[in-house]
Amino acid sequence: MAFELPKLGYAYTALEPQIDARTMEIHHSKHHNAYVTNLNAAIAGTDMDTKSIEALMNGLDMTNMAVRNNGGGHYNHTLFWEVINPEDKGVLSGPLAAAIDAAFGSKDGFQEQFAKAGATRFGSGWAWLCAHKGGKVEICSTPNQDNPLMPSTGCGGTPILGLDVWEHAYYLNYQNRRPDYIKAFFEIINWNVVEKKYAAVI
Ligand code: MN3
Repeated sequence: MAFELPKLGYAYTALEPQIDARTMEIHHSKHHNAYVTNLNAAIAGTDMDTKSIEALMNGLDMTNMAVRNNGGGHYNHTLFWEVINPEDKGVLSGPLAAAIDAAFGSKDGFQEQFAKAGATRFGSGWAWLCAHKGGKVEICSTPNQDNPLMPSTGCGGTPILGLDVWEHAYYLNYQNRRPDYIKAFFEIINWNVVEKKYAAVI
């Protein structure tokens, strides 16, 4: 079964001014679309083509660079579009807020550590907030299109929030100012979506 580029469910303009429409359009319709196309080509005719994207990531042979890069690209971007959905964003509250306070002291403490994970990722990659069964949360970062579901990334748990820090995610609007893009990201997180993901893991 071939993977498909997911529909955003909102307009490319919907995240302005934090993320400009042109960046959203290129990022979704070109970059993400290419990961889907290349992933489908890489798994066609193999025993991988019946698996869910999560199962593909969990059981990944990390030497299979086509599936690692493009499967990761598909999984990561799908999560990213969901956690910045501008509809019904909510606020950080409930059990997730308590877990974030327990791990990082406060929402500000979380933002500080998450921003650091994104800002210090050399080159291209992602910053993650992951949840563990039992409720603990942790922050980590991965290079390129790797993600915490893959084996041996040094990141544990299930991603409930992800931030793309590849230059293609911000360069048109922010140029080299990655920290400003990360700051803007905190204004557009859909906490309702992240809380639902958290509840599904713990
Ligand atoms: Mn990207």
